[in-house]
Amino acid sequence: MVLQVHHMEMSQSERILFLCEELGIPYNLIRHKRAPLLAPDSLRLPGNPTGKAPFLEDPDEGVALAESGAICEYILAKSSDRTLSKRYGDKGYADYIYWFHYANASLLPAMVGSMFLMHSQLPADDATRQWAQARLDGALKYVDSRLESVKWLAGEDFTAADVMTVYTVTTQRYFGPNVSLAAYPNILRWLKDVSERPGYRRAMEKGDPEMELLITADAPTTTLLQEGGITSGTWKKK
Ligand SMILES: N[C@@H](CCC(=O)N[C@@H](CS)C(=O)NCC(=O)O)C(=O)O
Repeated sequence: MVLQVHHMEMSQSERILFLCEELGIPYNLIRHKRAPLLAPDSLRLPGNPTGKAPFLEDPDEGVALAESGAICEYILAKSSDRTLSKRYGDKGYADYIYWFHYANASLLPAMVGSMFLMHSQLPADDATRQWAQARLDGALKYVDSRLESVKWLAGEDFTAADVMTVYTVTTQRYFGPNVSLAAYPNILRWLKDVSERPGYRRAMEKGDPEMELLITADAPTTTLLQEGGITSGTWKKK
């Protein structure tokens, strides 16, 4: 039986679809609707105690797994295709694991911290908000400077490090903070390259067919938290 990929619309689980499409492996996609912002009860499945997305089942192995990074590593380890990952001894291995983990250990937390503070009642000049903003600006500037010198995050090859990172500078922006990418030309160049990949296009079309992809500089004018969730429709293709 093929991998069962649980995807919640407009969420980090787009990474798993993206990886599967890039690898060209068969999988069964199970889509879950936000309710209307948080995860629905349909994601509370055996082996997924937090009820969040992504969630993977590999019935042949009796495996149930959450956490995008762990799921990506599992799929990469299971696949015979080695082109999207690097192993110890490969050129660029350290860069690969560094950027693979930077995605969820540093970049996403910077974005999410700033998102929560933006929706707090704190004034814009509050020291905590400014701290969070500086942390986010620093992280984005760092990714941008990396992409000035290399085509893909791990170097010259597109890898799972790119797969892990795209969500934070695209779909996550619908949730806030209202970040423009205008100051980050290299991230924009990289996003254009990502968006031209058939694997990315297919993944987004299967997972979130109604969503306008946030691959340009423009910051969303509102957030899904302010609009009360996905029922608002502000995120839909025009
Ligand atoms: N670190 C986890 C985060 C999982 C996570 O928080 N997923 C979000 C989607 S972006 C979720 O399920 N949110 C719904 C909720 O918290 O109820 C991962 O990378 O998989």
